[in-house]
Amino acid sequence: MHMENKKERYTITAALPYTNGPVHIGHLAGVYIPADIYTRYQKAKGKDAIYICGSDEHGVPITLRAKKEGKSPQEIVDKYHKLIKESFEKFGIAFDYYGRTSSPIHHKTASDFFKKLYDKGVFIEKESEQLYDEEAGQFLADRFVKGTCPKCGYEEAYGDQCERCGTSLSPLELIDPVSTITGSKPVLKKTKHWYLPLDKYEDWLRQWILEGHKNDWKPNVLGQVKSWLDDGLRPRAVTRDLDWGVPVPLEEGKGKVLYVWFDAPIGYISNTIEWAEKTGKDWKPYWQDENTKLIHFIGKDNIVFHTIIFPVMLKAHGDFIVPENVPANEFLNLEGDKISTSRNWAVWLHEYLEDFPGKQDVLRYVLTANAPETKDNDFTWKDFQARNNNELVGNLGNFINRVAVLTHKYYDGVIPKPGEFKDSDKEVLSQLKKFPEKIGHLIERFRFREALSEYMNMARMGNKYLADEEPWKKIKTDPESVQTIMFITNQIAAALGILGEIFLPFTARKIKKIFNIPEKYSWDDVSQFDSSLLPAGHQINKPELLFEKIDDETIQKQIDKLLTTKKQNEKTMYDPLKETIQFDDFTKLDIRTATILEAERIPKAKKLLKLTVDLGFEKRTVVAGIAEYYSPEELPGKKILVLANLEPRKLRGVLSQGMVLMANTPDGKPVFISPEEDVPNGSVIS
Ligand code: B3M
Ligand code: ZN
Repeated sequence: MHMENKKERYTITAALPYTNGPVHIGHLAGVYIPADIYTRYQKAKGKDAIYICGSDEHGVPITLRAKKEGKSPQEIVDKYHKLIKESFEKFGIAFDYYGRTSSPIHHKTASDFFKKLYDKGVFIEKESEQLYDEEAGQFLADRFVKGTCPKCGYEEAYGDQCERCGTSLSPLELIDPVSTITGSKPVLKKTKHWYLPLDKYEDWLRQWILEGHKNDWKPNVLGQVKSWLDDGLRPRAVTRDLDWGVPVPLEEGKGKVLYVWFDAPIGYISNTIEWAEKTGKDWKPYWQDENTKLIHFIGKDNIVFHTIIFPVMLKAHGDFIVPENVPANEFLNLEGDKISTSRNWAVWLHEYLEDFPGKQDVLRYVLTANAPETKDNDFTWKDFQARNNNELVGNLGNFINRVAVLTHKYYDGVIPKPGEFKDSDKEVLSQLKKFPEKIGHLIERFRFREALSEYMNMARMGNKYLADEEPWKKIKTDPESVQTIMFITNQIAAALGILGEIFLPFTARKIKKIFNIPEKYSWDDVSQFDSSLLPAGHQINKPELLFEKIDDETIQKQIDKLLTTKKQNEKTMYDPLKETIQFDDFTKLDIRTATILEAERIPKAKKLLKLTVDLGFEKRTVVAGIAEYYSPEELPGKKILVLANLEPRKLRGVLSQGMVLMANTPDGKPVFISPEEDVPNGSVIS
């Protein structure tokens, strides 16, 4: 009896990119390529898998970008949504649906979600003091405020998260907060918000993640989750005093919107609903059937939102499944430096497409081979060139080309009938059949680099077989064995075409065309075929080059482009020159050499040190803002320069009689200036 096999179901999501700028190689390598490979693989295995993504069009980054470009937020999201969507399409990122969070269905879904939690009494309502920018007339949520991270000391942490240590923050936790709108110091002002009581779910999270998934989630993800849970979770506000976003669906919530990290992950659901409407499917099983596997692909800065906040939302709501896995990648750097949109330090996808037309698979290949799976990794143009020339041209392209050319040369493109298989022939065929499982096993564990490297091993095996068998010699001495060799190499080529679809879709399509591979073939056929994938007598098409060498000049152009960016960035790093002064102005400054005798902290002033300095003719007290960089013990004996005729000033109750001259290192550490040779204290600088 024929049994209907119920297909395993996968809902696969990739982080919704903010539409505040174009997408770059870091996005592709970290999230969209791995998720694409994973989905293509599950589909090739016959699973019912969907790949869902879309633009994240709310949140402060959009508003900030709009301010910067002098446009409305709507204009910004329209512009970048289009650009991002096109870039993904051109790179063969095969989303089943790519939506946007400004869509009416999303607004309704997010709104209903909030309402349901509200009606269930999940939220805590709280009126509290929040940071407020008086100049801008606005509350400072999320990225509208910057300051020092209380956890790691990073000075550029945002009001919702520190991008260095990944900790999720609230604006009030920042040390020395500043408004990113006006640069002014915020004041406190009362406002009411709704909070998700994350703390109530700690036990459940521990059980579900740290127990239930201790063996299948990536160590970087488990590590972050454990550290947050060990720190203890706090209720987190899910509404904001902003005007761009999904309005809070409550009478008392007028003028407020949902926090972007509340609405954005719901975007996965609303985009699935939109997909279902367009394709005539039912969306519910993809989000509500316990047997569905929900997989979120993200970057490491999004871990807290996908392992703690969104799962708590789903759990509190009650109708939804929680993720089966959250494979997060680390970051990709570019030529040794952190990729940065504001510093234009990136390889933008839309620019790559212009500079390297038709070479999408080369970038897909390099980014997968070098993916930041377990640690941050570096993209360099030299490595890009080497991998293209040695691996794609030298290995994969070379094998495919040789098989197609020789099949045409010897047999007019018709696959010959093999003779008796030798042991070595049998061995190659049996190895070939093992690849689908080997590769699949790695993909199921999110090890895409190794999976790709196994795929390339298949081509390597083919090249080695050709080199060992030397059909070009045997064609004269032993033509019958050449029939076997070419029969076997055609099977390897077919396998490369079929399995290659998940990694290098454009190349696989070409291989399929060259070898005239029937569409019906899928993943498991490569391990299960009886005598052949392509039978004797099968006609193949004309060879076509898969890859071409990339020369030094082309690569140098890209490197030069980055060097130009670097120079521009350095220029903006220097302070502009002050206005010209007369010699007399200079002679007014009385700068003297001195030695630090003593140093001590000033109570309640964490930045200041009180120094006693010897000016030769007298001893003085000078206050310096260096306590964060120097401990009092290391200073006595240091030779320094002091501006000695500066009017004395009281700092935190201490009278400072002069100023120590210092320069700053690039990361802001003040360093002393001292005479190169020993000169007596009190010598005049002129
Ligand atoms: N837009 C953050 C980011 O682009 C955010 C992801 C949302 S996933 C629901 O890094
Ligand atoms: Zn931090």
